[in-house]
Amino acid sequence: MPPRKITVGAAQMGPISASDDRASVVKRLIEHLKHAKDRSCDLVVFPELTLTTFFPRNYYEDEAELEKYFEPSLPSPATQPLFDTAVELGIAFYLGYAEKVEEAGETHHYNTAVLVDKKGEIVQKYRKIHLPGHADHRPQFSVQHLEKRYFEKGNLGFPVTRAFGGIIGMCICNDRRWAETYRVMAMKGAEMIVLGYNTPTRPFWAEHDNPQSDFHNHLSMQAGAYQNCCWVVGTAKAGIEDGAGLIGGSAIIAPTGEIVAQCMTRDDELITAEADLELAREWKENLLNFENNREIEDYQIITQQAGITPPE
Ligand code: CDV
Repeated sequence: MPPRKITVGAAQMGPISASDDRASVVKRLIEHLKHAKDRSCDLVVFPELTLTTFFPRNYYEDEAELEKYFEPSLPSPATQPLFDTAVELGIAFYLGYAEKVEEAGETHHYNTAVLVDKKGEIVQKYRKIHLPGHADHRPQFSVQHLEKRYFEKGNLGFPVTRAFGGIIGMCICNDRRWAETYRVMAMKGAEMIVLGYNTPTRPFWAEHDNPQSDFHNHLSMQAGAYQNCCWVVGTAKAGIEDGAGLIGGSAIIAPTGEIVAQCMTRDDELITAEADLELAREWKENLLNFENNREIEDYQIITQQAGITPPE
């Protein structure tokens, strides 16, 4: 089969302070798109919750203060220039943001990402399923992780969509640590999985940084790529945000599990790679071949229980 190549970019963002407005962030995203155009990108992947500081690290008493991090519409007046530039340059993009939405007369809050095609149309939306952290206030920790308080679990499953001549899947940050995330999308034919992340250098249960956090980031994405024969593009928001550290290490990973491009800074940095989606199809068909080799009768425990049942 002939190659099916797309040029993909991971547009890592350096820190965004709580005092930075949307316009200043969008300006940085547009700079990324311009560089991506110079490198002939078809698709650019931005981080999780791209438009603001990683606010779930803070406990907010004042609801109005929390609400200012959410987008009631997308595109919004502030993000319209990003959509316009992407159309002008002919680049598709993945964007993570905090979504506030009215559904069936109720207000909902999700940690969301959209896939926007080269015409500026949202072709796929994903709402984060694996929400890490805690819902209760834990003032004893300098860095909290309140995703379970501020967001509802996503209600759109793990979506894949036909785009750019292939099949693209979406997830967000903590999802990348769960084998099931990749498998579900691979079983829907995903040839490339795109994701954004905000990974604190200090775990929410500790008062010291995790020395393995960069290693675990790559380990989970490389394993997901190899075990499911798909490309994985993971993009960080990185650096010291208002005194709290976030890892970098944004990476483009081939279906072989190898990293083909990786960010070296914890700042705004674009990496790109030419990804042949045909490689994913070929490896899926030959190396693993789910249809011939998966033994589903022995996997039932995976969907029947969440926890662990050790022998008596
Ligand atoms: N934003 C995240 O989902 N962060 C988690 C941390 C809390 C472990 C992550 O998996 O990187």
